[in-house]
Amino acid sequence: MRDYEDIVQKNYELARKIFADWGIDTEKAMERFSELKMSVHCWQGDDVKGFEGDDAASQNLVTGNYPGRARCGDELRQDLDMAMSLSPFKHKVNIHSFYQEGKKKRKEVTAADFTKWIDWAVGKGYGLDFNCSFFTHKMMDGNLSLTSLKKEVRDYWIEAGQGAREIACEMGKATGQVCINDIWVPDGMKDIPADRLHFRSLLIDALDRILEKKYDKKYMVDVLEGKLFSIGAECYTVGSNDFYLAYAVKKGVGICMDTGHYHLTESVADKLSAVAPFVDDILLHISRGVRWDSDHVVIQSDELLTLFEELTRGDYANKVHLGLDYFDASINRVAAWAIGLRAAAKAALTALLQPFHIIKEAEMSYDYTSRLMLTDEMKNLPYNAVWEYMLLKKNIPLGRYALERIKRYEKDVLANR
Ligand code: RNT
Ligand code: ZN
Repeated sequence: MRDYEDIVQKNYELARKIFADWGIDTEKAMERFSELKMSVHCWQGDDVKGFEGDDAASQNLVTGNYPGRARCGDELRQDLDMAMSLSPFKHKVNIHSFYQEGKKKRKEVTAADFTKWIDWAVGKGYGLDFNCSFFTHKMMDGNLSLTSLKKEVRDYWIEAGQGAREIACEMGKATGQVCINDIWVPDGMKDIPADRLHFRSLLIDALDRILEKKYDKKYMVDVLEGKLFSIGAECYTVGSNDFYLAYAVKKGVGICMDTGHYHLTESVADKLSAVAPFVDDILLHISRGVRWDSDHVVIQSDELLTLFEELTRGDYANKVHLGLDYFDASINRVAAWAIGLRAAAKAALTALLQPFHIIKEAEMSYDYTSRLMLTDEMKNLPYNAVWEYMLLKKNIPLGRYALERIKRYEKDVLANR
């Protein structure tokens, strides 16, 4: 390992000079990286089950039965700590209302039912993000919640949605970091609806009521997450992307873009500059769709890099909040988090190291030849040398040493569950 550290040091010294030749200051890029905060989705650790023991309405979208699933808050937090120790980001943790530890009815939960989460986050310096869980519950009307035809079902979920904002606000105050409250509902139809507008009218009414109370955006920010389709909602999703975008712009609410929630050829990187001028907040749910919204573990890919390129090149810093969203129960769950975190971090650092100014200059002088050639050439710069050096400096295991740590954790902790 010592030898390896020397190699990393030497590689970095060479890389630093190569980047300097392209007009890039690697130290500055690492400084900018250190400002980035990534929200880690807690639900990867327990297969989106929650702690209420009510599997009744579970959609069971998570496949696999790898041993070691976290069964309670303490286990989930322990696993999250482990995963985040392998990531160079600053972190937030994203939780759902059904991760309450107060044994309350879902619509009655308050911040007091998240005391352990909040104390843990405050102690470790993590921020928190929040979601009302509009699923896995006996008050679901099939997969309808806010748009059920039954008034008592709608009212139940409206109350739950209102309560979630209160909790999110408390989390923001306690952590001293803004808490993003995301609203996603699974409501939709397997087959062709007769009256599409009717359900959307119900959703408008429900959102109006949930979002009625004004909160200080210093503590809590609302975002709405649309979707293309789900299993059992192939023909119609009430909260489609168009619906939420139009609603958000009209009502001054934020938007959540999940990279798995569009047609596979659509690019969230392209959507950012189209949407950002018209909304104050965008939460990203970074996911990897394989053929469909499959929520595969995020890995290094062109799509991921393109997303971070856009985030780095545009002025989105005060607007865009980063988060992960995927789940895989067929591999070690801590590794699943770590793989996604490290892939996103590496994409972020790579984007910060790119000599964007050179291709921008070419573009401004209509020199599309240079733009294309340099765009392709800059793919070969020694990004990995800077990445390894940054990990070393932050005392985070490199490459396969991270896996060794996960394997040890699996043997010492996960295998005993
Ligand atoms: C579902 C949405 C949503 C969920 C979480 C559990 O398609 O992506 O973000 O993944 O709320
Ligand atoms: Zn999502």
